[in-house]
Amino acid sequence: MNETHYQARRQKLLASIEEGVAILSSSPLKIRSNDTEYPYRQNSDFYYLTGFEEANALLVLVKTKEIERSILFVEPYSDEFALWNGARLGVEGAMKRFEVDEVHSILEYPNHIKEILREHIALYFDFHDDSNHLKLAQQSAKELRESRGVKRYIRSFHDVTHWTRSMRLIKSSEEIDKIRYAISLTALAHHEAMKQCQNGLREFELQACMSYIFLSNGAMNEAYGAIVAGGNNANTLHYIDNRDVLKEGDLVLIDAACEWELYASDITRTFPVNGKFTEAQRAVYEKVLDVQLRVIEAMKPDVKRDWLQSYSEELLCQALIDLGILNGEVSTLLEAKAHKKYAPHGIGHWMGLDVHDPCPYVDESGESLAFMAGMVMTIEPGIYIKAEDESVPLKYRGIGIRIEDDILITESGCENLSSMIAKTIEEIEEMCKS
Ligand SMILES: [Mn+2]
Repeated sequence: MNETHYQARRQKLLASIEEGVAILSSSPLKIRSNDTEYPYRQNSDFYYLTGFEEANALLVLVKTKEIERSILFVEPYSDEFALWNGARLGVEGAMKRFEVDEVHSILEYPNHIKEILREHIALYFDFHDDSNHLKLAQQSAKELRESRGVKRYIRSFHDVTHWTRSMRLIKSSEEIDKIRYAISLTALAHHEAMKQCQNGLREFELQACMSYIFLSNGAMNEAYGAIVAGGNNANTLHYIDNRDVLKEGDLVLIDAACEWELYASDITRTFPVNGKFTEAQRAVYEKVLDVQLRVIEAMKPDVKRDWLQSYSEELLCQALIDLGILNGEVSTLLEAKAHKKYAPHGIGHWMGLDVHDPCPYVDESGESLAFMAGMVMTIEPGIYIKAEDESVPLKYRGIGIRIEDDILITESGCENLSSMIAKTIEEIEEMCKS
């Protein structure tokens, strides 16, 4: 993605807000322990508007009736920092690279911010931003309001992420390419896990063979903490211990995927540890797969996400009846939320710069959003039957299955971006054999 993409996004944001000043911060560095830090990950909204990956930076957008300006504040270049950590872009480097109107050192921000805010009536910021930079802006706004002779001052606050995240809903072809690339590496990793899997391995050994594929292909980060859950561990939805032994006759559920240039993928596959589904596993697997395929089939522009959710719950409820896990009428069971015991989570979520992209699910009037071409949503039905659940036929106890793909809405319907990953029983058993 080149600089004009980010510039176009800033212009679009400026065009959609009223007069005022918008402040967006980079992510802070986070201490892991003592003086070591977690690997740095830029704030997605900030990155979306700048493409800038360094910490301790700010984007300030200014809009009046006459002018629109983008101002970037960055850490200055320092020889000392370059010696220990590598060179920062610095003010001159950032001015050359980014198509913003001004770049200043972050050290000068306190001097600039009061001037920038003068005569403005609205401040746009991320309500979750608890940086000192933002606190200073709010303090400056307060001081301006109390100064003599100031006629126009900040009198309203707006959540800037309302606009950035609405923009992030529709992915450009460049963004989709990055998602596709992340998925292509994730596909390799899932296939490798299927090939390597055998009785007696530890869950983390499968995780390690996937991480090796990500890293050795240059995907420096995973999009979220990997779940490698053998047998009944799959019934803990966010199981991340990944330390148990994989046992003969069990399934293993793997929900793991990498990030490529900050764009996520999010894939789950469930397969037999020994490469061969038992009859009971096959029965549940086929039901979950059937639900997933039917839900994907229904995705196209103008379909509402809420409808898709209810539709998937109906299908899952019917599947649970067919398996003999629930008894009764679909409508009565749905009303009583009986299916939630075995299918507790939603059918899917937006995906993009964040694995759970925080884009809106409702429109301005509070109605469920209708799909539009360029949106990306995961579809991940699951059925989870705890080992100790005596209300369920014995053969099903301890089975937990989720199947998750990443779906792009297109003009005419949808495209499963992860359709190359083994998913049918035949494909999985074949992959496990190789
Ligand atoms: Mn997911």
